Amino acid sequence: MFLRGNAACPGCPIPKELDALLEVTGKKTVLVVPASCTSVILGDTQGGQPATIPVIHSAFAAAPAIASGVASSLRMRGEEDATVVVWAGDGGTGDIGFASLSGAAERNENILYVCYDNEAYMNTGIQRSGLTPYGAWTTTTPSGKREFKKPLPLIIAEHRVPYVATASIAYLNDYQSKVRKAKGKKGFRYIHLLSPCPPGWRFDAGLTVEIAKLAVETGIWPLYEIENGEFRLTSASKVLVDKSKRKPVEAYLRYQGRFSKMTPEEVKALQDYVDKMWEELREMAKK
Ligand SMILES: Cc1ncc(C[n+]2csc(CCOP(=O)(O)OP(=O)(O)O)c2C)c(N)n1
Ligand code: SF4
Repeated sequence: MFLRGNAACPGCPIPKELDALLEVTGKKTVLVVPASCTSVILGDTQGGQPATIPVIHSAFAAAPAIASGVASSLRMRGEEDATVVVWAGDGGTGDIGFASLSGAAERNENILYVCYDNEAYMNTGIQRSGLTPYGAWTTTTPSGKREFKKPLPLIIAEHRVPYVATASIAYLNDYQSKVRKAKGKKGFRYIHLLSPCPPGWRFDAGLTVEIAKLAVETGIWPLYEIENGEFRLTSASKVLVDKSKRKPVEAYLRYQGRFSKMTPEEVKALQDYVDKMWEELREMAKK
């Protein structure tokens, strides 16, 4: 469904992430992709189209609305077994496409929305997004971002949709089982996938999976799912409510040039933020 030979950078996780998704959703998948690195990866490169399933390239802000229309027309044709997937970056999801995303969630449209979060507008040259983390260098935050990351999966969960999950390329089974669960449900489903980007995060292209793993092990990227309102930590994150089991965030920051200018005080501020987030996750897990 997703052929070899595409325009992704070396070490880019997107081709593997898409492959893993399509392995689960199967041939009857329609992808809606707003302007992003994926538009280039799934574009007509080297004289070929790297996907063998229908792909709709959409305007930046419109993907959830287009997917809603596709889902409605498939329902009218009686093709309810197809999976309509929006595959969008963090800029398209959390900033520019947020209004139509929130609208589709509120209407409980029958679509699976996947945000692959490389934490900046990568396709246009590494500009800051609402999901860029605190302290990170981007071309528009040359001395490090001052605001913290927008908690998007939790914001979507507040729309009371049937399924919300976070995932990581380093935990492929966990990711694919969440896609499987989402595929088996009707209504609005949302998966948020942390996607390390070697040129944008300034790390060696061979370290993508290692960085994705460290994000989970340090607790900066918790793996969880919220199914019909019920919160559950999953996979390697299950034990991390115990702070002593979490590696210090510094272990995650040190391999990435985008954090190299952070002062010790800023590293501590980020560590405090992660610790506080885990206090909140602990409370959610208790309910
Ligand atoms: C309305 C609008 N504004 C800006 C652009 C230019 N643009 C194309 S891709 C892109 C960056 C997309 O960032 P993100 O959604 O995070 O995906 P990534 O490139 O990181 O994969 C931008 C700003 C556009 N196509 N349309
Ligand atoms: S810039 Fe980053 S996300 Fe975009 S194709 Fe390259 S590695 Fe992938």
